[in-house]
Amino acid sequence: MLMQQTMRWFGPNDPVSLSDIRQAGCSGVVTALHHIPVGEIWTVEEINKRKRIIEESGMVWTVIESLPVSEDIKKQTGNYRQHIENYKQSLRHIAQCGLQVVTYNFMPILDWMRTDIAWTLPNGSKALRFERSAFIAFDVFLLRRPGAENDYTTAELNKAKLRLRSMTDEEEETLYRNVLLGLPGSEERFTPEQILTALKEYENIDGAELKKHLFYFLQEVVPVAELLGLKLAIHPDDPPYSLLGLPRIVSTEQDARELLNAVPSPANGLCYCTGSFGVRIDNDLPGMVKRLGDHIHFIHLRSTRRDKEGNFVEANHLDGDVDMFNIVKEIVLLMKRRNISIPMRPDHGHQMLDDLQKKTYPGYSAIGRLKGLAELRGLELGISRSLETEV
Ligand code: DNO
Repeated sequence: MLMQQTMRWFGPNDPVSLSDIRQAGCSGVVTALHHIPVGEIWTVEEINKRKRIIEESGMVWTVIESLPVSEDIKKQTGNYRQHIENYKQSLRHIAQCGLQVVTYNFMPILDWMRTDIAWTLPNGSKALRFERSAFIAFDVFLLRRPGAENDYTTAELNKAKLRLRSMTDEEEETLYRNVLLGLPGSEERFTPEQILTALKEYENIDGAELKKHLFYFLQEVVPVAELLGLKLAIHPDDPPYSLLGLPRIVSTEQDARELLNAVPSPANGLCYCTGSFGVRIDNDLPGMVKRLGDHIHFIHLRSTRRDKEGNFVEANHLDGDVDMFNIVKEIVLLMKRRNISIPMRPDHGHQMLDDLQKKTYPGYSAIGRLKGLAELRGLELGISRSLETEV
């Protein structure tokens, strides 16, 4: 039994078509109703409309990524109770339409974050990258977040100052855009003033408090999801540490364990994203599959390469610091033990070949993901067959 192969599709405006995704070898897609404002109810009609479009292409809607959690819910302010009720109602509608897996995240304000979305690799293709000095330069000198300098060492601040000096106006502009306008799938976009206001609202919310808010949310929605036969899959923080002074609470195995233990249920699960967890050297990725595997409802496979400066670049799916061989081996064993096929997607890919000439969503161009998927599929088949012959 192999993983269910899918790709993310951003809906009818995505330059990568459903037909492209099908030709890449996918049986399903992962998508969301990005046009519905965060906090509002997904109606049966809207869900079914999207579902029909996907099914007409010969595939299925395998996973919802994401049903976003509003900032009010994360902060427990304003309309959060209503938003939680709306979330439950969306879950009911999702179940009514026959969908089963729902991904979400609990990252305050910002979703995933990179400083560079077109880092040229030695072979000419382009990758996403997080450069620590550029990020610090943004935080301290461009955004001028109050108190930001206290989060970094003097050496880091000096380096960031030099980095800023080396930037052209255009590079500064690009950095702003990358950080504040959000990468594909992020539902929020900010001006510098707006982000400073949004950050201020988290002043009194530290990691412990944010965890309380997450657990409260889970206590409310998990029983509903369980009753409906749905699986919730929380996506880890990307990158898996605090940014702009904000708490991040789904970065380690311990974090995952705590949120699972807070509301034990088959509906309370994880989106196991190797590209996110893998940025931390202290996360044992194959071990996490072994130990948390019963709670994994969705898998993102991707690799990164760290350096000692705290930067990381998105690597080829089978290279980098992520031990993809042992991870996939653990997944194969896990699926055998649970007797299920878990949905996965190759998470991101390099911009390469014809895609270099096209306007693509950063990380979500067709050819790089197709390459990643092809490699992962081969790896999985090889492992799976060799395990069969061993027994
Ligand atoms: C980035 C994605 C994330 C993810 C959300 C899930 O490429 O993995 O945007 O979809 O965090 O809610």
